[in-house]
Amino acid sequence: MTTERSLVLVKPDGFSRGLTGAVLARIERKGYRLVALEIRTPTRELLIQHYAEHEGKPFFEPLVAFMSSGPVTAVVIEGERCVEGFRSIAGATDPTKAAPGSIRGDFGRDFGHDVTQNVVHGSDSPESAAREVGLWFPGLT
Ligand code: DAT
Ligand code: MG
Repeated sequence: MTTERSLVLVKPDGFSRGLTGAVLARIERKGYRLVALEIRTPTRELLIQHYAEHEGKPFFEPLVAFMSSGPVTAVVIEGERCVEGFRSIAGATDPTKAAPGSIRGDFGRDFGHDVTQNVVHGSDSPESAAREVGLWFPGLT
C-alpha cells in the first residue's frame, strides 16, 4: 500500500470563477478521499514558505501577490499515489500547453503569456506534500 496525502489548492482564479466544485468532483471521481478542506485568503508569510523553492525567481513576487489576492480552497486529499495522480489530473503548468481533459487544460487560460493563473496547485512529491500539508493544516493528524 502506498496511500499518501497531497495538498491541493484551488487558486484565486479558480475560486473566483466558481471552479472549486468542478475540481473537487474530478478528485472524487478519480477515487481520492477528501481529508480536510478550508476556504481562506492565504497570508504572504504562508505563501513565502509554501513557494520557498521559487524564492528569487522573477515570477516569485507576482505569484505571491496573485495567490494572496483572494480566497483559495485548500484541500488535503488521500489515496494511493495521489500526489502523482493529482499532478496528472491537473495537467502541465502552462494552461495553454496542458492536455485537454486535465483541469488546467480544460479550465486554464493564458492571460498575456503569463502562466501565473493556472487554477490549481498540487504537491509535486510525497516530501513536498508532507511539508505543505503541515503548513496549511498544522493541526491535522
Ligand atoms: P507547478 O504549479 O506546476 O508545480 P511550479 O512549481 O514550477 O509549477 O511553479 C509554481 C507556480 O508558479 C505555477 O503554478 C505558476 C507559477 N509559475 C511558474 N513558472 C512561471 C513563469 N515562468 N512565469 C510566471 N509564473 C510561473
Ligand atoms: Mg510546483
